[in-house]
Amino acid sequence: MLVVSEEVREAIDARRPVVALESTIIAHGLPRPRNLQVGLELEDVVRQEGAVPATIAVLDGRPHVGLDKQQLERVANEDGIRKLGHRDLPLAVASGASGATTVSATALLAALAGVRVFATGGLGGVHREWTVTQDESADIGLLARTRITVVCAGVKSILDVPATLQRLETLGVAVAGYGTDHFPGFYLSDSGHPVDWTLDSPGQVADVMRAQDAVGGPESALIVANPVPEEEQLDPELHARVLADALYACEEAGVTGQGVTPFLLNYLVQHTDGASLTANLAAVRGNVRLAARIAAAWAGA
Ligand code: PSU
Ligand code: MN
Repeated sequence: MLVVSEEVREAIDARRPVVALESTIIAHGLPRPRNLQVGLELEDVVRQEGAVPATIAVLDGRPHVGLDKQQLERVANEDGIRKLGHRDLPLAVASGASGATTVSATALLAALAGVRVFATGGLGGVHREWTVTQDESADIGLLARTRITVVCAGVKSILDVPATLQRLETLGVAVAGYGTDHFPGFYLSDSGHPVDWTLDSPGQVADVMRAQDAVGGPESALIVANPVPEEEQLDPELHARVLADALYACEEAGVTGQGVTPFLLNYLVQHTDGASLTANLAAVRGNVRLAARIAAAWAGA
């Protein structure tokens, strides 16, 4: 069922470092034409660190692990390309649909292909007003059931961050700050919330991954929360102001379900003169670089 590209297959078989990359950020999280450049650039970052990138998406009903340039172009530019969470995968496969994969779908496909390390921007999580809308990203539940290491800049700051941290605790998903004892805030270096564990090197992360396998128990993920450097973060005051407007606009527009996250991210880009995009990209780039180093430490076992 899975189409694993030759390059990725060879790297997995030879136990060389591989980093899975998601495609929703390309198709639905970033504006065109910047999105394609970013998709290519992130793959370059992985290669510069000596690892193999495995961007994941579903094309014409086939889940792909590792895309060539033409396939990445389809993800970035095809009108009507769907956003696929893990629950959508069988529907897309059976109907021959094409779609970009979210963190949940990407993590699942990566794990099925034998890729252990995955980089993204910010995870989905518990939305504000959750008690009314019941909107909690499927990312969280899937990571509670999948053995993968996700490098992210925390969860998207459009969310209810403390509620999301609580859900991760409840579901038993391991969380560590990378070089920090605070949970990062996606566009911001610090969400203001503490984390219980800090890891300081790729080798330490790989040690935890090995310990996960040694200890056993439920096959859950490890979240490595890597802050965007302070000098590249979005101005916290601008962030607070525009986010409040964005949440209001989203409600006014009646956007729900899968549309909420892309609406909010796009609103922030529009109303910060692109500053949120710059911070988002800095965060993703840093995560991809760190993920490649972790994959190398993991492969070097
Ligand atoms: N990180 C980014 N931009 C994004 C996303 C992550 O920097 O667009 C995507 C991821 O694919 C994540 C999804 O899984 O947003 C969450 O969507 P939802 O809240 O609908 O579950
Ligand atoms: Mn949602």
